[in-house]
Amino acid sequence: MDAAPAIGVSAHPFTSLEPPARLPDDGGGTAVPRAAIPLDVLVVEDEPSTRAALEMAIRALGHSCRAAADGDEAWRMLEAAHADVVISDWELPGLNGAELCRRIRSIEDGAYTYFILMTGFHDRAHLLEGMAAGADDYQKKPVDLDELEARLVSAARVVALHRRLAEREKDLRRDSTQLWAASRTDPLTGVGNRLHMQEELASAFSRAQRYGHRYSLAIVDVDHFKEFNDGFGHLAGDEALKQVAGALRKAIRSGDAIFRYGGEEFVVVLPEQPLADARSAVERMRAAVEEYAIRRPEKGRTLTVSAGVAELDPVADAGVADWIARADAALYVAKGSGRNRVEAMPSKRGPLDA
Ligand code: GH3
Ligand code: MG
Ligand code: MG
Ligand code: MG
Repeated sequence: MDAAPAIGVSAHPFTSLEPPARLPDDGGGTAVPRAAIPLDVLVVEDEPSTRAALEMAIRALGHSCRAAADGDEAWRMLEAAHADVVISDWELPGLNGAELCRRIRSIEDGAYTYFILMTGFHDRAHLLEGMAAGADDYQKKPVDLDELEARLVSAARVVALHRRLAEREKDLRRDSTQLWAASRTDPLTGVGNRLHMQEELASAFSRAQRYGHRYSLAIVDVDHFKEFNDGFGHLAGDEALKQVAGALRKAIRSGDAIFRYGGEEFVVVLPEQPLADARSAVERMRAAVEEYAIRRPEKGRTLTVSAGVAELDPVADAGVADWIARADAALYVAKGSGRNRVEAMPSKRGPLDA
């Protein structure tokens, strides 16, 4: 087997200006082996002819290649664009190869840079230091092209592995975000579910206690919904629930939040709204559902909702349950007074000052 030419020190029989063994051929002929994964390579070499020859050889192997004449220039080029592989001389003006490698490792967050350190005979002693700085491999100078090709094959394998890991991490992160959202969403109506509601109410409670923020909540219950199901069937009932949720959602202000409490009941949380304001807001929601005019079984009637409103009292309420219980009591009054109406229940201490 013929030895491939070497690049890199003047002592070697091949001059550094000699072209690499296999040049790219534009005609798509047989001469050029294409890399399994084309890599973005950065060559860092201060000796111009060695640099040019390496660049040519790397391109001939099917990779793209940039070149820098010193460590600082290399760093600037890496800041401008990531490189899959850096092949760097040890001895360089400014940053040396190991320092460059250490700097790359210190900022690496996403894509991995495979680092090959080139060492001439006189700086072979620095090899361990370079590997300790984070280099993946080393390449003796003068550079033998077959050896370089083999090193880039290993580099491609490691780069591919890192890319796959990064992809998988991205997928996992996306999946877990989606799962997190799904676990807090009611699948029928698309509004927050009870778990989400509990988290929001608990955090509202602690914000009210700590910072004095005010919160009201409303329990909104569909009137005579059993009769609707009996008249039209459960599927139509589901559709009606979606429409009620949609009407409520359209009627709330930004900053308010709506959740499905269970069955045909929704909870609306209204931040920074004292009881009287919240009651007016919920009255608008009630009217919005009525205007939606979802037909009810008896002729001439449409689906309506009743609601009970309560403001959180961070002093008298021992917890979220007391707050909900007051809204529930108000809802009970609304149902008892003929439905399709909104009632509010003040705190035990009476109305809280605005
Ligand atoms: P009220 O005005 O007193 O609230 O009367 P109501 O009939 O709405 O109350 P009740 O608690 O007697 O019945 C609630 C009905 O809501 C019964 C139940 O089948 C129905 N329901 C609860 N969840 C769903 C759901 O997800 N889909 C459908 N289609 N119906 C549901
Ligand atoms: Mg040098
Ligand atoms: Mg109910
Ligand atoms: Mg009901």
